Amino acid sequence: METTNRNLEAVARCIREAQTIAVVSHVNPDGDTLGSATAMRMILEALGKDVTLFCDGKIPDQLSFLPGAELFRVPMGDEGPFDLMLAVDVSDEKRLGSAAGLKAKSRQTAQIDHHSTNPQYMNVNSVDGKAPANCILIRELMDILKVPVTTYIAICLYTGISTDTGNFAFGSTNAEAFRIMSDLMEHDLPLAKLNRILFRVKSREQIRLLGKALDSLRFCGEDDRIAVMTLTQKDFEACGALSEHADTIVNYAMDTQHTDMAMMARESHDGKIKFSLRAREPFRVDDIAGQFGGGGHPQASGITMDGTLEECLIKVLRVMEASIASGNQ
Ligand SMILES: [Mn+2]
Repeated sequence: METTNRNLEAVARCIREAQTIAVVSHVNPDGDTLGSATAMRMILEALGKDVTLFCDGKIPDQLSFLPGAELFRVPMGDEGPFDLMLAVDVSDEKRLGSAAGLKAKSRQTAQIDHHSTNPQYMNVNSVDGKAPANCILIRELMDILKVPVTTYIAICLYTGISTDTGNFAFGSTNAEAFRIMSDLMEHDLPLAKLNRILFRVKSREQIRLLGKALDSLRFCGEDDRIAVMTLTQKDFEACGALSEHADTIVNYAMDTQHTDMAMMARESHDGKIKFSLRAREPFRVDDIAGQFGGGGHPQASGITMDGTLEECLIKVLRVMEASIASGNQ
């Protein structure tokens, strides 16, 4: 196991020397950054520290079950001073959002993160790009600080580890994740209940919208290897759904057997047409999105266009077909 760059002893030293501690999650918070921060609050309070949780953004409803989720504050500029500012799962300084201002008001600054691109923007940096979730590092820190796992802490750590590994399905999932899970299970982790909240429950509007999208599913291109879904503004209205409810529906199209690329094209409330594109490796869609002024990752990209749904769809579809025909890779 590669732990040499974790440097968690140094973070533990900062914690021991501090009394008032600001723990910071990243903007657009996810399960890992919020699980890390809410676990850290209980760990630090077990050591008798005064903890304030910060996040420049709304805590998603789906994660409001995390113990202490209601304690997060949006930094307004009038807080502090603090003995220590500790960022968790924040890959670069920009993702601190308005919490970046806390740096100047903290005697010491430290971070725990697992993004290999992290530019080490704090005084003390514990960054392990190989860890599949930041909560893995928090669990190791607990051993150094000699704070025992409780059921509440287990709930936070499980949330981070399960969400960042795609429910233990991504290639990054490793033996250490399962070793830690085994230990969390020993502490009465309510696995089935949390799994349902994190990975299965959807709003009625979302499920209705999914039905419309599945109805629209068709297969195009040579050998029908491109899966296409569409949603009109009428569909959204009929379901009482919001644009964001369509965000991950394209994955259903992508999961269809014999599909190399998938797209979801939808009419946005601002009159534009939005595309979510997906590709199965070695195919890629970031260059296709780029041709229409969009962008993203090789296997997941997006485009916003002007025009009618059908005309935009045909334009993007033609480029996708050509891309698959040319071997794309
Ligand atoms: Mn993370």
